[in-house]
Amino acid sequence: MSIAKRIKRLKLVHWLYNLRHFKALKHNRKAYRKYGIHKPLFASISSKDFPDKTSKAWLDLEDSAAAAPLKKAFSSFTPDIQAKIKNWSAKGYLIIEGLLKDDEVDAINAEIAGLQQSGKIKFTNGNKLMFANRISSLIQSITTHPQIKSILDFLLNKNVVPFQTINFINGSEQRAHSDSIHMTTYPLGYLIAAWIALEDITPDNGPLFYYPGSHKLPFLLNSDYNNTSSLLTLGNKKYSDYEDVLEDVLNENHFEAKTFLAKKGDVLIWHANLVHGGAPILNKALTRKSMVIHYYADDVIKYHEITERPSLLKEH
Ligand SMILES: O=C(O)CCC(=O)C(=O)O
Repeated sequence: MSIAKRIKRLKLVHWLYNLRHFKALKHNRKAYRKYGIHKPLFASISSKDFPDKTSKAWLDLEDSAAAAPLKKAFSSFTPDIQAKIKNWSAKGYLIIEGLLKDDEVDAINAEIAGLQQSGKIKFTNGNKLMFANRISSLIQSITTHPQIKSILDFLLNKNVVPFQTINFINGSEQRAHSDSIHMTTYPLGYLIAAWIALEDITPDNGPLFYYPGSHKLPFLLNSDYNNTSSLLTLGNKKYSDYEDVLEDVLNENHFEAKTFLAKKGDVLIWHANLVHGGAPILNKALTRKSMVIHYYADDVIKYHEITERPSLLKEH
């Protein structure tokens, strides 16, 4: 293991980083109190600190087909959206065609191109343009798009807050994963994402893929791939170890992937535990412009299971 990797395994390094960003950890304070977590906000936190590993989101405890229409806010949605919400518990995702208009999408693409040209945003973690919402009021305004937000708030029955945006120019080719290992909540089930096609997506440009119904699988967390931490060090498993275990689970359960062959402006909303990724790019000359927004419910504990780091979230 390289020296850099060894250093990253030391929890002390993370605690110091967290202390430097203490203000952005305050969002967890109320929830720590509520769920009886007696740790400083800058300390490491993981599923080891919590008593249970199942979702507590209302549409995981109840079936949206029966429960959703009983809520007053349900009547504010169109019949088309109502039907999609009713399928949420069974499928773990929903698709809204043409949610963003062409000119809105064109404005996003122009904004991202401008941010890239001016050097304000650069690729990190492979080919990701992260957190454009922090530097662009236009991208920030998309994260609070009233139609998207009203659906997400309804699905979680809580106020959701955007945690991050990721823009892609090309497909991610990311292996299958669940966001709950990256953006974990306690109680579980309180992360939700909206993926927006910023151009037409074809089988050739590396579409998003997802496994309908996979959100009902047990949440796969550190202990499920032996990524065991100690008081002072993080677990020593590689991320690919997590991906391998998840792939085995999908195969054992005979899940079948679907690809999202979206039209520009279509939006796919997925559940915290829906397994998804980026399909291979068959034609490397093609772009696959898209933007994903990950949201947390605002009153839960929010953290990164693998590195046991509490999420950094600006005051809202
Ligand atoms: O857009 C993709 O190809 C994958 C995105 C993804 O996995 C995510 O945002 O969690």
